[in-house]
Amino acid sequence: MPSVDALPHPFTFDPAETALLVIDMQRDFLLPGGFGESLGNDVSQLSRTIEPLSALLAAWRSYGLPVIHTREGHLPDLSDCPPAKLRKGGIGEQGAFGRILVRGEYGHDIVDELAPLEDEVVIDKPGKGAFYATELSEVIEKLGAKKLVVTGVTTEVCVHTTVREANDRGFDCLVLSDCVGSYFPEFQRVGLEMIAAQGAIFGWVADSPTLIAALQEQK
Ligand code: TIU
Repeated sequence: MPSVDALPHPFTFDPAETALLVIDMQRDFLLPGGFGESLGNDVSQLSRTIEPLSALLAAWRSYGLPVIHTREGHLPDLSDCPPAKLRKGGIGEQGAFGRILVRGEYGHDIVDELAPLEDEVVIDKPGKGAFYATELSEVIEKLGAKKLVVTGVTTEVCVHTTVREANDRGFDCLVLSDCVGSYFPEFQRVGLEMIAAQGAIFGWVADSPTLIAALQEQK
């Protein structure tokens, strides 16, 4: 069984029972001119994840292993957007890439480099966590996955919320440091530390080349 050199200790996994989760790699969060940048954020902190994630996807897919993508967003009538989230502004307003975080809009979709394949699941989620108000639990059960490799943006928001939700549901999560990004370098560092602290309180942390090497070794 592959073992990845990770923090706080090696992460062992059966590839046949592990799914790769790619969280919210959407144009509105990642591209210059998008929603994220319009809030004053440095999107380069996020876009640096695209290249390693693209390489990981190629490797993961070459073994025929399952990939699950998520997108944060809402129905065009915003009926699934909690009032508190709506009151903060932005959601549903016209942005550079269409209505912000509204399903079907250009900015809501995943960046070209990481486009899902036909047979890969895409989960549309209204919240930060990928389990809340989605079919993710059923999808994971159907795949027979027991562990998750977690990537995407942002580290301390949707990645953290999802890893915490997954941990409470009994899934061990390996978070890949070079494939998750925060607009804030400090949150990136502390966010990763929080996951692996206290003997993997929420999960494990490694980088993608280490995971890819572990996959290659087990061949
Ligand atoms: N996907 C995700 O993390 N949604 C956010 O709103 N993140 C922020 O950091 N704002």
